[in-house]
Amino acid sequence: MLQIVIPAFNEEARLPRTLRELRRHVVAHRGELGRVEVLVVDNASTDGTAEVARAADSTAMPVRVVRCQQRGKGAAVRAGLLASDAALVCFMDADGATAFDALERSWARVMGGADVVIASRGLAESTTTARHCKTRSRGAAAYRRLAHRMLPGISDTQCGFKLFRGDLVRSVVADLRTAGFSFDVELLVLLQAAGARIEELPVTWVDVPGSTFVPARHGASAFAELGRIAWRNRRSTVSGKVAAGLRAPLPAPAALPAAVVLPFIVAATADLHDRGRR
Ligand SMILES: Nc1nc2c(ncn2[C@@H]2O[C@H](COP(=O)(O)OP(=O)(O)O)[C@@H](O)[C@H]2O)c(=O)[nH]1
Ligand SMILES: [Mg+2]
Repeated sequence: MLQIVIPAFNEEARLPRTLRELRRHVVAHRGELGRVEVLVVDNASTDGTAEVARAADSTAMPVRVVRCQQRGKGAAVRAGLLASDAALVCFMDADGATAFDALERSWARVMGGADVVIASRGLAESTTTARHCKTRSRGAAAYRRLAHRMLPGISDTQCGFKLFRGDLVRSVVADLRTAGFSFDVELLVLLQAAGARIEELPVTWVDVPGSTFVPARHGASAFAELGRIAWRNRRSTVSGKVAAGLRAPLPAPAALPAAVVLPFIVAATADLHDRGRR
């Protein structure tokens, strides 16, 4: 069975269409996908998200609602993955921005030996229609460069579709500490450390209006989270001697503005990158 986790914060407007089109796709590809169940993680929504999710429940594609009171996309995806029990598990955004054929295409990659398949907008064969404002595009480019230092070889960590071998992802996701939008990076770092074979899949991605990501509100904390992930990763991998020297109290990146945090992240990730090359 394949379980699809959909993190949802106040998604009563975008979720019904996604679930309708997803069911149509699942029914049409039943032969390739087998039984599919959807776990909508209602992330402390104040609108009718849970109701529209329940209304989409059907025998062709059962939809279950999982509650997560801790806000943040990372917390919601973590709760959904922990509630899963299928051999294959994926997550996707409530807006259905990544074309659904990613499901059977990533399934085929797993059959070919991949443990984790991540949708990517950064490959030559990817097709994207972006309507992001200039500020978000510039921020995203800087973010990609920093994330790339921790995950060399991965061009797009943030696309909202990823598929995993169920047992593998459940064995690492309890350790996920990033509650916000940078959780993808930490999850991939954890999976990489667990020895997972991670493959990027070129996808068709259309920017759907109504994004819950607000650069002014979420941008700085996404960078700060990235800094904390880099720092934790650095401390877990550097030699004991160096690590002992680093145990001095550190500034808490979340409490600092992005301008202050950025040089710190660059330094931490540059170190990881250099060690990766050696
Ligand atoms: N902003 C936000 N999104 C959340 C939260 N919890 C779950 N999500 C979901 O995370 C996904 C983010 O996708 P989207 O809003 O399209 O952002 P974008 O595609 O990065 O612009 C959606 O399915 C949201 O409903 C939360 O606490 N805040
Ligand atoms: Mg989106």
